[in-house]
Amino acid sequence: MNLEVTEESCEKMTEKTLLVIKPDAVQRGLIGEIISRIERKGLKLNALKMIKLTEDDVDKLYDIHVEKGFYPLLKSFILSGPLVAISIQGKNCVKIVRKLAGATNSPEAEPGTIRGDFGIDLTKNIVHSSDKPERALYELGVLFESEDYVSFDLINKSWVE
Ligand code: FUP
Repeated sequence: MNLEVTEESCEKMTEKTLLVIKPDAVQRGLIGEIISRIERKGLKLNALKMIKLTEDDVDKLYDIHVEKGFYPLLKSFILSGPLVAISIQGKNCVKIVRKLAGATNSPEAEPGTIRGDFGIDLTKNIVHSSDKPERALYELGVLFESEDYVSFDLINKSWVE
């Protein structure tokens, strides 16, 4: 067994999460504001793209909700315009990005969070972020190919970890 810790193996071990800037936030001009919050927190973006999802993509991304009563509304909202998908990498990034996003139901989200500052609705709730590291890997796999990722070090790395 090779136990050597290389730069490449560290990269693979570092936690990743998916952040989706949903169609409402794209249309409202909030892309920069949301990305800025992630960057200012000290997290690293390692893949980013604007896309219009297919029906199949949405069913895969929300596979755990497809049977639920609210799913048709959620699906038509996600299909209503382009969204921005971002892969974020860094220690504890799943938990941190969930905290930055705030409660799922925007009216319950605390001021200072993304949904608390910009959202008033449950379905049109500005962003999606993965809720567990293993779920993040699944969701990232739905939206990104391996060649979409960029491997690099942020020069501020030693100041934020
Ligand atoms: P989250 O983990 O924050 O993505 O929230 P959930 O998995 O509970 O819900 C997924 C998405 O479904 C949320 F973005 C909001 C939406 N939703 C509705 O539109 N109606 C509902 O009744 C519940 C959730």
